[in-house]
Amino acid sequence: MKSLPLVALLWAAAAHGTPAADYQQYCESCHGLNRIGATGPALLAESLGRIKPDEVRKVIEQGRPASQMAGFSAQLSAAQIDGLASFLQQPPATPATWSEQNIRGSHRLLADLSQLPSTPQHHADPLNLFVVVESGDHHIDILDGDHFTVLDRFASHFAVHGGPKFSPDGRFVYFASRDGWISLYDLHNLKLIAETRAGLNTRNLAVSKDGRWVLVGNYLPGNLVVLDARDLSLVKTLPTGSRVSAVYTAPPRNSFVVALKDVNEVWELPYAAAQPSWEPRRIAARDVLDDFSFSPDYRQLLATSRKAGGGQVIDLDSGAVISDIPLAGMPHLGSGTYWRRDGKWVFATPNISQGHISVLDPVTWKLIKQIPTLGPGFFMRSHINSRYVWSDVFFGPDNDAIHLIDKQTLQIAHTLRPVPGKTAAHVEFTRDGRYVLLSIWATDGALIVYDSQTLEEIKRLPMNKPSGKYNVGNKIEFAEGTSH
Ligand code: DHE
Repeated sequence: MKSLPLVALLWAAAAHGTPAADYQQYCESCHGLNRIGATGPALLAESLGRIKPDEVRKVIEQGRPASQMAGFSAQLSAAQIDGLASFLQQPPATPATWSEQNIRGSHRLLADLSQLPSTPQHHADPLNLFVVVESGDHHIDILDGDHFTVLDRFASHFAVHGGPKFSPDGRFVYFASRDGWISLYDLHNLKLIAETRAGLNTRNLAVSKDGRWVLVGNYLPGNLVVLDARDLSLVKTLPTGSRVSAVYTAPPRNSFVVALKDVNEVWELPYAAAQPSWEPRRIAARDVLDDFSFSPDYRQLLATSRKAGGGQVIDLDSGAVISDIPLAGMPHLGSGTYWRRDGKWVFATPNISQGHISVLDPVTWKLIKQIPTLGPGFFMRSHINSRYVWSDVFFGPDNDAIHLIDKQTLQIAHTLRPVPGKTAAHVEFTRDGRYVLLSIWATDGALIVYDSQTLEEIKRLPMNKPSGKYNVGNKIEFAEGTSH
């Protein structure tokens, strides 16, 4: 028998009976050495930050229904479970790292693209497909947007977050999971093509306008990762010296724009060259940026910092901060939306800490109207052919309500309560704007399809906590009213 090195024996002796030893004995086989995840999700403090400590304890004790996570109340005492729950909130003894070598080692090709037909192998309109994230059991549905039938359903990595992003022709879709896994799926052949783990804790991804590059923004390690969009192979990592709040593509600028969470800078990475240098243009901001959106021409960036409150407008050409935005609470600019009112653009944003929608003039950045709602909201959506902007009430006792705001009068025209007592959130329109799809955000939830004019319910598909849904045509055209 091979003997263990002395240091390992000493560690094992010291760790015996400790939460670290319990982790090794009961958790490591699924959640990985150093808690970075394996078949189960990563259990780093960054990964668990969104889960309340009591919930962590409950999951260890009782497991998670309909998942591989079993309950450990029979094997572990209450004190051991408490110890494990607090151990998981601490950073690991050896800081978790994810190098270029790790990224390369994680890369998997799941299908040979050169052997697959390059035309749709289904009968649905490829530009009216929907990609739906079922966050309850970590699955993705591909939906025919004319008949609202499911063409494919497959398991995603743990906790896909942020909007999946599309290749410019709409054939490929890219997903980012909070655990850092990036997946590439072919909507013509309904097949997963490749996956790579780009980090240990990821914010989101962006795809370049020309479809050649995928940029991933990470919290852990604090960096940017450039992948080849054809197969997700690693091109380059760029350390940022900061966690990355979010990355976006700015199509008219031929660049990626990056918000940083720990330093007062915005980065712009031009990608028009045949071989981009990936040298960032660093733009000074007045504060760290948590959340941002662009003006319709992508010349200006409006951004908020959750620490400071309010926001700032940065001119991306000159790099100057040109205005403050008069917004209280926590506006969720990333979910804000534009439309035309009396021939002029307006911008509206929900607020995740206060019950109102703020409507701004995107030329003067003055507040046009604050629309009181039944509670703080998360997502807003509209369509050029819709009279209304749909805005959810995500938080509080009225989270089952959804407001339809008249785009011209700026009044709430209707408040729907699709399933009383269950959160109604996040909508997306069909490509022509005729129908709108809404999530009932519950494990026994549903996707409800409404006629966007008559507001009549057309169809209801049972789903497990459906979160975001994304229409291929609206997304690749960067259509008015949808997220980018
Ligand atoms: Fe999100 C998009 C940040 C919590 C569901 N969320 C985004 C984006 C950012 C962001 C920067 C835009 C990325 C993109 O689309 O490429 N989200 C944050 C946060 O900072 C916050 C508040 C805390 C966090 O821990 O990250 C947060 N988000 C949540 C949730 O709790 C939600 C409701 C459930 C979940 O899945 O985690 C959630 N976020 C979403 C969804 C989108 C999103 C569904 C895509 C919106 C779209 O329509 O494009």
